[in-house]
Amino acid sequence: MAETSGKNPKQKAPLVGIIMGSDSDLKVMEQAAHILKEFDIAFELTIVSAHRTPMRMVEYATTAAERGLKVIIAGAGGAAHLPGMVASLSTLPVIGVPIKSSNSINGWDSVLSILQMPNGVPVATVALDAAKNAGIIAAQIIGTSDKKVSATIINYKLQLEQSVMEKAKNVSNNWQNQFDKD
Ligand code: RP5
Repeated sequence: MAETSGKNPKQKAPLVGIIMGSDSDLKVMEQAAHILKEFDIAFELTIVSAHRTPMRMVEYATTAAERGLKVIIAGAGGAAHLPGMVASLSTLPVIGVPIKSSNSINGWDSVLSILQMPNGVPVATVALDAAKNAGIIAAQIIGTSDKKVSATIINYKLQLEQSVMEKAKNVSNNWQNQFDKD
C-alpha cells in the first residue's frame, strides 16, 4: 500500500502541479502523487475549482510556469472544466484526469468535458480515473530533460515487462502455448 502522507520526501521545488476541483477527487488524484513520489519527482497538490474558485484558478494557471512548474495535472468530474480552462491560461502542458464523481452521470460527461477541447488548446486526457497514468506522463515529460528521471522510467517499464512475462509463464503452465514453446 502506498504511503498516504501528501508531503514530498524532500522539500524540493515542485516540477509538477496536481490540482483538482474538490477534495472528493483526492482519492483518485493521489494516485498521481504516489507515482511521482515513487519516481522521486517533486510535486505540489491542492484544490482549485474552475467554477467555485475561478479567480484562484486564473492565478494558479497564470503563475504556474514562473513558479517553476513544468507540467500540470488537473482532475475534475461532471462538468469538468478545470483542465481545459487551465490549459487556456498557461503554456505548460496540461494532463487532464476525468473523474467519475458524485455529480457525474456515468463518467462520460467528465471524459468528454476534458477530451473534446477546441483546436489550439489541447489537454492530454487520460482514461477515466486514471490519475496514475497522468503521473507517468508527467514524469515522462520531466524525463525528456532529466536523465535520472528518464532512467527511472526505463526501469519502471522493465519491471512492467517482467511482471507480464511472469504472468504469461504462469498461464502457460495450464494452457497450451505454441508461441513460447521452450
Ligand atoms: C467537480 O465536481 C469536482 O472536480 C468534483 O469531481 C465534483 C464534485 O465536487 P464535490 O461536490 O464533491 O465538491 O467540480
